[in-house]
Amino acid sequence: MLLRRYTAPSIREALAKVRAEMGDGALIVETRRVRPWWRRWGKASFEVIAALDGPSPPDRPSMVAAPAPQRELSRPAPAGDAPQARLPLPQARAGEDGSSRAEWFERLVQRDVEASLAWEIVERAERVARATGRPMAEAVAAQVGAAVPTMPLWERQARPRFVMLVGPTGTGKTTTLAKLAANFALVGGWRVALVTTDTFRIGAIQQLRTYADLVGLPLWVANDVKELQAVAQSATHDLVLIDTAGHNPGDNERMARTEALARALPPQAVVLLVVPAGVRQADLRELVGAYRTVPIGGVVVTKVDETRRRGALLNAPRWAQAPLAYIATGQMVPDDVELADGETVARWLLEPGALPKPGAEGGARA
Ligand SMILES: Nc1nc2c(ncn2[C@@H]2O[C@H](COP(=O)(O)OP(=O)(O)O)[C@@H](O)[C@H]2O)c(=O)[nH]1
Ligand SMILES: [Mg+2]
Repeated sequence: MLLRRYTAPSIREALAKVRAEMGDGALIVETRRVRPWWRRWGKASFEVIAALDGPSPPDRPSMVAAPAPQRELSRPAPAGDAPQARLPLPQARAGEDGSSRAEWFERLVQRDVEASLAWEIVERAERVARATGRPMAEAVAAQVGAAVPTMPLWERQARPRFVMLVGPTGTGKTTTLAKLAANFALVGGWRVALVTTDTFRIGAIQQLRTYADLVGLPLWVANDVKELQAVAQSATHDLVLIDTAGHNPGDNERMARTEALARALPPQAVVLLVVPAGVRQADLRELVGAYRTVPIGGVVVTKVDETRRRGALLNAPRWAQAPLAYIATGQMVPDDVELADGETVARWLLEPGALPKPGAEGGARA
């Protein structure tokens, strides 16, 4: 067993390094942000630890790293705690901490992770745990983190960047938009503008105007595709956040409008699909499927604070075939939003503690 550590400005680049040096057979043991920033700006670097079965390639010295110190899943890793020592690992069996593959599979499925994905995760985790002697809990957390594709950081110089939020009614689009606006503007120092295309509901514009006024940001209203294009052409801001009206995913007319608005944006725009964590797996699959005509570039999972079954964190990006961008964790603007990275997803998904027995909650989930 050979373990190697790769650092790069993005997970994607780190994984490319892994593939280039270790080939497709490499197992991802752990991925994490070296600087635990949760905001989508500034330079952060990512670390991937990869393992390969068998002896090391002859052209390189063996670099067997010590297992990372065990961390509590509920707390972000302190910056720069990467273990530097390299030493041979004891050969330990998976399940020594009393958790078998079947048990972990059941736990993930209970947390609403799609069964086939849950199986892939525990299988890979077990191989890593066996090979490295790491506890299964740690190996599962790492594989959960590796199972969710995340987005590259938004660079400020690629301006203006347009980000549009779409999704069903009440999923938290406007609230998430306000959180992002406040963080980028007040903490990041970006020049942010808001646009709303939600001219359907009485009070929708006022809701966003309240946030815009609080943070001191311009708010434009675009009634249709033409007006949105005009706004996009004249905007010189670092970030233009565009809100849309939620609608029933089965409403074809409204979906066509959402699609037209999304396609009216310049090529560098990102459309984020906003879905709540508490929705049933079958409903989520249907919902994500309903947006297949909209060019979804990323997913935001909201209301993870309202459920313990947070499989949507993995399922939604998988079904939307788009990376996870943000996780919304409560109603508070601007605090309750976290940048989605593998470690954060694993922390929310695997939050310790037993879940209520299936059925005990009745039909409480929306
Ligand atoms: N618990 C919880 N509530 C949220 C979250 N995000 C939004 N909400 C609430 O969900 C409701 C609908 O939010 P809103 O942003 O208006 O949804 P929209 O219709 O998609 O724009 C509001 O009461 C929000 O405070 C979240 O992450 N957690
Ligand atoms: Mg709204």
